[in-house]
Amino acid sequence: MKTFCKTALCAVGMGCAFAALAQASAAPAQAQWKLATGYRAESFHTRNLVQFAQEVEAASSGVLRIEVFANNTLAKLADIPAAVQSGKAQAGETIMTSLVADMPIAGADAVPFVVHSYADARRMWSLQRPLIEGHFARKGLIALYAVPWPPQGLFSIAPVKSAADFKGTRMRTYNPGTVRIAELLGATPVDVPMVEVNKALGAGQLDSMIASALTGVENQVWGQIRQYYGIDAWFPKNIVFVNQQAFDALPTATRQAVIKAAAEAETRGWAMSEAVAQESVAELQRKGIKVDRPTAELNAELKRLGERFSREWLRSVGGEANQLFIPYYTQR
Ligand code: PCA
Repeated sequence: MKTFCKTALCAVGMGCAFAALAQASAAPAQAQWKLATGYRAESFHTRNLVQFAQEVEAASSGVLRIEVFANNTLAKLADIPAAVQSGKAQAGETIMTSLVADMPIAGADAVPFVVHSYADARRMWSLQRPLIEGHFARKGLIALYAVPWPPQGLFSIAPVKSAADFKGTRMRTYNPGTVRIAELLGATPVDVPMVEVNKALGAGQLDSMIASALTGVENQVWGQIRQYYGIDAWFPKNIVFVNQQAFDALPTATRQAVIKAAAEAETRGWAMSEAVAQESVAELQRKGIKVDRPTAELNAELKRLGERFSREWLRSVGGEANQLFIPYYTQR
């Protein structure tokens, strides 16, 4: 009580207990958020999330504590948006392409051969962001930041020379876009969550997949996979978002701290992604996987497939797709 007895209230003769009460009610209430992600604790996206949580806690002087639940432990990847909407979690991270059923424009990330570099991916995000924010707002969610996976390459248990080599094989998929690509190649799509790729390969369930080199490293795919082709097909992004009500319940300064830490997490995450992109390809090579370019024939076939995919996508998404792609292709 000693410290409180130095207050003005004590000086005018009021009791220390009363002074303490007055001070306590002025202190902002503490909030505790649960943040769900479907990826492993050691993956760079999750490490970035944990740092974001630590920075928010420090900047808000402990007013907001965010606990990160990795590896689908609070909700499965596909269920995370619903969990955040319902308040089971206050915040979450998912891969944007898993949102396409509700917001088709989120699939722009996985249209093959549109984004060729991190610089392109940045430009795509700056155009996509306002559209995504609008959809999130209509669901009572706020988009905080997005970070891309490294470019998507082609893994295969055997060398592939042309699209015909995929006929009748099993291709791992992780979103509606990869399912369509498998179909266009005449392969059977096999849906396997990122954290179970190693198990599925070990069980002999897969012949190929399109994913980042990092995903190959995290899943130690070198037991079965012999080939990696750096086709840089697309740069899918993870998005971190929060329940609007939970956000609005925070004091203004804490809300500002969240927005600032989110902007920093976005910048940091993009740099991490770019760094792990290069490291992972080198690691695949060190583990004995043959890192190669696709043959001219396969390359041409994949590009044609990408064009067909784009046409289908533009037709099915309609107006918003044009709102994104027209400036993307014209404002270079
Ligand atoms: N890895 C995630 C999504 C994109 C990627 O590179 C996955 O394989 O599910």
